[in-house]
Amino acid sequence: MLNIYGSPRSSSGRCFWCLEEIGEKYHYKPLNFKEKEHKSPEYLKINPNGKAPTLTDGDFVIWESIAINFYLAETYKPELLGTDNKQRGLVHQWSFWGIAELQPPIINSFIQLVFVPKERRDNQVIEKATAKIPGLLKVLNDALEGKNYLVGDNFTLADLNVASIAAVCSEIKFDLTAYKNIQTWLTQISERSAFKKYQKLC
Ligand SMILES: N[C@@H](CCC(=O)N[C@@H](CS)C(=O)NCC(=O)O)C(=O)O
Repeated sequence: MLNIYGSPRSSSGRCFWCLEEIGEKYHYKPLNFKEKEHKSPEYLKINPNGKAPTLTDGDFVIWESIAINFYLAETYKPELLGTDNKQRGLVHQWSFWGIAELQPPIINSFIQLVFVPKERRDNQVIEKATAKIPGLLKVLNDALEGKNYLVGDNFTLADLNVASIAAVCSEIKFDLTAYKNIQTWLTQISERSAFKKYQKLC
């Protein structure tokens, strides 16, 4: 049985979405952050970082959201990894790009704008992060020119992992009007039944 620890409304969200895409039954194990359940001795045994998400599959334990999604796809729905090694390489490329390049500025802005009270916000952090976002979105927008999906002709884990980050632009009120391909891609992906099921959990 699959167990997922974390909250759909956090970076664990992409794992809930992936679980819905693979269509396997799973148990949702919420962690109460206010009660520091993520730092409890029991939880630290399965994730010594004291962070969410963590997935267990029987005796097997894995953490780091992108690694969890690759494990789920490889084990339960390999077509999410593309049709050959080249596509698989590109699915990795976009997933690493998402987590290493696109996520830091978007999440840094998100933390300041959503979690830090206005009077304590660090505007330099927001300005520095916001300045990096357009160049990154241009890379993504250009890659989507004339295409429905990032890799090949079908939805893959590349779309899921990158869209889970790009979608945060609306929460930080970053205007995507200049990035038509990204807008179309996000709208189309949000019509997926697995995405809708995941959204209902949020
Ligand atoms: N790189 C990790 C990031 C995990 C992470 O930072 N999770 C946050 C929730 S969004 C967390 O558990 N924070 C608690 C803490 O840092 O104490 C992943 O993608 O899984």
